[in-house]
Amino acid sequence: MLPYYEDYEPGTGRRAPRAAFTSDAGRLSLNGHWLFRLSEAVAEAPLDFLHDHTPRGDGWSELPVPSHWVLHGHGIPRYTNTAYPFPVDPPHTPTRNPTGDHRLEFELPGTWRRDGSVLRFEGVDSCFRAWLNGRELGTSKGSRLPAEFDAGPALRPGRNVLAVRVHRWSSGSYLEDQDMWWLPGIFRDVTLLERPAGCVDDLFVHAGYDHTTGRGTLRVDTGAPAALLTVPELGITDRPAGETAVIDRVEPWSAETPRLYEGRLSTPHEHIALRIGFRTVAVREGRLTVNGRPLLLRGVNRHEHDPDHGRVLDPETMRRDVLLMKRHNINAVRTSHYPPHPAFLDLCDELGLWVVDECDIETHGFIHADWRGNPADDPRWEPMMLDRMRRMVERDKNHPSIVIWSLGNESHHGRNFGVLAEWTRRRDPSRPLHYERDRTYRHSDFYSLMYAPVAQVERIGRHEEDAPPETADDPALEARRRVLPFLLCEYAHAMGNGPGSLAAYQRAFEQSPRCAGGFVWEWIDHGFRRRTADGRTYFAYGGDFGDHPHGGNFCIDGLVLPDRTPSPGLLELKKAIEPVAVTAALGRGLVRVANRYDHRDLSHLRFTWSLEDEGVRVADGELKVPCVAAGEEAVIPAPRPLLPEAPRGELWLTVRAELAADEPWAGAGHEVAWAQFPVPHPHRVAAAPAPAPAPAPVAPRPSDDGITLGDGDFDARTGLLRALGPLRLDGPALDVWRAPTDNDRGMGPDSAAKDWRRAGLDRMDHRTVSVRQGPDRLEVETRVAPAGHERALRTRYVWTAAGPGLRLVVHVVPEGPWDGLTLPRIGVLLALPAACEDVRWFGKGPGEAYPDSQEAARVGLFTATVAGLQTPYVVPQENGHRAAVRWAELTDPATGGGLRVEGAPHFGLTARRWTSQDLEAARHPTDLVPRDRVFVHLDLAHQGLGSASCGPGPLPEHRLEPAETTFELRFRTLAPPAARR
Ligand code: IPT
Repeated sequence: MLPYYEDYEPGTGRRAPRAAFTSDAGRLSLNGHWLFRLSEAVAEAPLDFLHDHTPRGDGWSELPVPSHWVLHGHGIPRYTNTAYPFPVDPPHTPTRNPTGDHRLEFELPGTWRRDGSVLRFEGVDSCFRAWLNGRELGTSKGSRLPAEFDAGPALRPGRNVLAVRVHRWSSGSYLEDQDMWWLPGIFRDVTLLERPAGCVDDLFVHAGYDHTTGRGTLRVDTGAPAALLTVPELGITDRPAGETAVIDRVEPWSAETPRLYEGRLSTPHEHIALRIGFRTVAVREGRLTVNGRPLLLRGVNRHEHDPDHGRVLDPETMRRDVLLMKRHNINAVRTSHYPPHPAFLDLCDELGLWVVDECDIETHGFIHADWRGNPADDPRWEPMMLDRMRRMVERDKNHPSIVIWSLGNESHHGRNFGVLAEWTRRRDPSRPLHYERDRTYRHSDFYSLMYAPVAQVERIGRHEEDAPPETADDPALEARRRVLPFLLCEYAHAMGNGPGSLAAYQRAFEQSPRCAGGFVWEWIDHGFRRRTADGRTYFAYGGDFGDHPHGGNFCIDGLVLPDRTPSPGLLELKKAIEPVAVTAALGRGLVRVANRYDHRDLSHLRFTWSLEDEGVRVADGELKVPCVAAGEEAVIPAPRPLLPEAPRGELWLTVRAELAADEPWAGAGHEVAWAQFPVPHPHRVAAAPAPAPAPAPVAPRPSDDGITLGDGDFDARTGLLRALGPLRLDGPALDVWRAPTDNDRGMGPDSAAKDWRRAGLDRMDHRTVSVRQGPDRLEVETRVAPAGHERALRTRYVWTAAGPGLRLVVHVVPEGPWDGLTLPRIGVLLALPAACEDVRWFGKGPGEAYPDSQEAARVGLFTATVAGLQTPYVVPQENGHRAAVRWAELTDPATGGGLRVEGAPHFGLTARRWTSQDLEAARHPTDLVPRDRVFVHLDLAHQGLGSASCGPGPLPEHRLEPAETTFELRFRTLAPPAARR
């Protein structure tokens, strides 16, 4: 006989799963300080803590509940992606199976009705056994799901002793191989519930909406006990549960308008609070619809993570997640890959998010055994898998936000999914099902994929995809699959700097009615906050705890950093999925406003415009936009600001859509969408002063140990600029390297960084071929080439001086075999004194931007410090690039002295106190030590970011292939005149 933590039983002694709800019946939270003792193995854990005497010493200490003991100094957290951290030997666990004994003494309130009392655990990882006053209640597996026990017979008046033994590993762990930290413990709430006489045990709210009539139907099923339903706003008073109420006009629930009706279900001694949202989900004509309208899911995959507490999330953190999502135009969440804390779903109902609720099943590690023994296809695992599905559906069935049930993740395929699907369809025919990994999609109402490239999504959108091999021989199944709506349940792997191509994906989704949208992988970096010896914080990832084997930083792939700071990727997503698209034909004086909401008109938005001249606001106003219905658009007259007579520079019109009034998720004025348009300025030609006569070019002349050209002082042998006026500098010289991003490093064969290194791009040598002084120029000819290879970039720098400062034209010609290779970047690198720490630029900003992730950056005038330009990705890598910079100034705040660079027309700007090599070598941001220089990259181009850490690399148009190129920069010092030599 296998012990309970190794057998195929989902649990023993538990009550039937049922809906989560709140009522006015007694509830006693048992969260708080418990006693805890960790044993290295089950055999070493004595069962000596079940009874009255309080254990002392012998390894007992205090532990908060909920918690993961490994985050409180008992053992270590372990991170693996797909590999099980124990042998694939199902259903067995290693003999050394850490076992955490938990013990709580609590006082029962004097008035408590013990009869029928229920003890509820919201989540215990991974398997536990519980005793109340020495009497065994039962056992349970299924970490992210509730387990309830009848506590009545064991409860005593006054003092009670609750003992819980938790095993880190169990047979259940084989179903819990999600890509995340293994974190044992009682990590969600523990509650004792009073169940009054004649109370309702379970309830199922059916609230449908008929979009053709505006009618709502409402029925609350409770099983046998008689209960009365009251919904004051709908005029429903004490209506017997089980009856269907038809309400002639209701306001439907949607994620955009999350209208909830407060209700009450009453039995003689209890009132249960209901929050009812009327909506009808249907898959119609190959589209996912709610209330008759197709949905486009702009989603994210969300794991539960807190940098200090793991999967123990407090209500504020859950709210923060939902608010951050809403404020970044996200409208959907897939609860990858397990049901979340129930309070999160309440927030989704209340604030409005479409939810794909996913079951706590993933057997990914069997991939390393070629899927032999995969539980999904083994009948012995059926009860445990079905138990999980039932517990999820029963717990969560009353949430209007949940529109799709997902059977699990990455568990290959097998008969048991058929059992889950069949049971779910019977129990809740009102929601479609999702399962991605069975390529026949026989158990799914969606054709679903992960990480498909944009071109494939477009092909699918046109119904042109090939049949998957799994259905190729089954015409009926293939015919069924062909008409399913398409979901990209994971895409755009947000690991480190990236993802790229978000806007391209969005365009592909919007182009085809077949596409129901997608879910970015993933919401948050799973990093743990730690401190260096000198007290600086950083975020730990796999391996940092001595955990082995480990998945390294593959868990650092979120749109927010571990402390929930939005990353540039989240800002890019916000822009790519914005629900209002503004385009303009200023020449014809027209602006088009397209409403991309699925359900909501635009009356909640206020449109404003502003005109900037070289980044300085010169006019602004409001734009009257009529009330545009969901999916519709309007063409309106463009704002016609009075243009400045003599513009300082570029004129840009920005149109913004902001909340007209406070919403529960953001305040009035919150920007939802924006667009920018260059404004032609007809007056300029006429009004501009006659151009000043070009100053005569000057000739280079030899100096003591170099060459002088205008303000510039050059090294005569290398041809490198050493000083510009009073400003000492190194360079500029050609640079093609960047500290590889996680997406550059890629996964598997698709690794740009590997190719780059093989090609020697990380070790380019510079050889000065010649330094020639012409009558009006200094010409430096170089060959920039990798050690060990014949390929090179012939680089000619042509310097001229006319008026103040210098003009540089860089001419690059690739030589030798470069076939198929890309470059990380192409530009010049120079170094300035560390004091030049203030940065001002006119170009795209305020945040970083790369070729395939620059929708969120707008043209403007921005300031920052060099430190402030850095994005502190958890793993240091290329970051901080500002795109399309017209000019930039780097100055010493103490003196105002510094350097001004102008592009002809643009350049990319990166400035940091460390080199690309420093960045590449660092494992955590705290490894980066500022040098006494500011390293300034002025780039002509960068390779795009792509998503190759798990998925496709940059799109062809964002690959940077070496080609003959010329680019131009102008340099001028900003030193106060008195300081000039
Ligand atoms: C996919 C997993 O579903 C997800 O949990 C995560 O691991 C992601 O990869 C990568 O971060 S599965 C992969 C084989 C595409």
